[in-house]
Amino acid sequence: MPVVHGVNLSPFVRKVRVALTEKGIAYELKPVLPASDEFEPMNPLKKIPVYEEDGFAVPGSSVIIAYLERRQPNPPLHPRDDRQFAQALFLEEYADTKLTDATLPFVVENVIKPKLLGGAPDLAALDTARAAQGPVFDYLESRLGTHTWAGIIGGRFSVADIAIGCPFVSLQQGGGVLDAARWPKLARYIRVLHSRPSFKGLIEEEAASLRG
Ligand SMILES: N[C@@H](CCC(=O)N[C@@H](CS)C(=O)NCC(=O)O)C(=O)O
Repeated sequence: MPVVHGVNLSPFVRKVRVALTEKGIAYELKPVLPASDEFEPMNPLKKIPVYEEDGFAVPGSSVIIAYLERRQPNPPLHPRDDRQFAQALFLEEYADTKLTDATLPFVVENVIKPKLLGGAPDLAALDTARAAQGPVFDYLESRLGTHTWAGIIGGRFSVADIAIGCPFVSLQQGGGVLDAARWPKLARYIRVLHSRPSFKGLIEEEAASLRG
């Protein structure tokens, strides 16, 4: 059975797990902490996730999902239309960078450091993330139309939705709030995304692991 190396609170690990669930591919999650030397042969960047299939290691969430798309094309996560494909990949990149910068510190500073690592939260990092949210959430709000709740690209679920949905789980786990009055479309879109079985199952599993 394929293995996902990583820990469940990582939004990038979550991305791959949602994609695997959407494609109906069974896998095992093997906990590994990033940045460890023993992990380096599998990923010279020493980052999680790594996907391993019969001893073949694929590092990086976007690379893994592109690989899965070739291995098991249905249901598709990359839009078939060339321009929608480009748009989806750009939103994936945007979510993995700008959106992650604006959300991930909430779970790192409010949960992982104090509860799991026994450290104090870096309040400046939280302020920086909070300040980054306005333009990022405005941009995502502007990309949503009235019929795109099920998929930000053409109303069809794709890798862009997985990539955007995952950092918002981290925001919520860390006590951050998405203001539905200021970003009504985005708030509704995230609610719909997180109610998909692929997201819902992981959100519940991660909440249970945080409760201990
Ligand atoms: N672009 C990578 C990013 C992965 C990433 O940054 N993972 C974090 C955990 S959430 C990590 O391993 N950080 C360890 C480090 O930066 O040394 C992907 O999409 O997989």
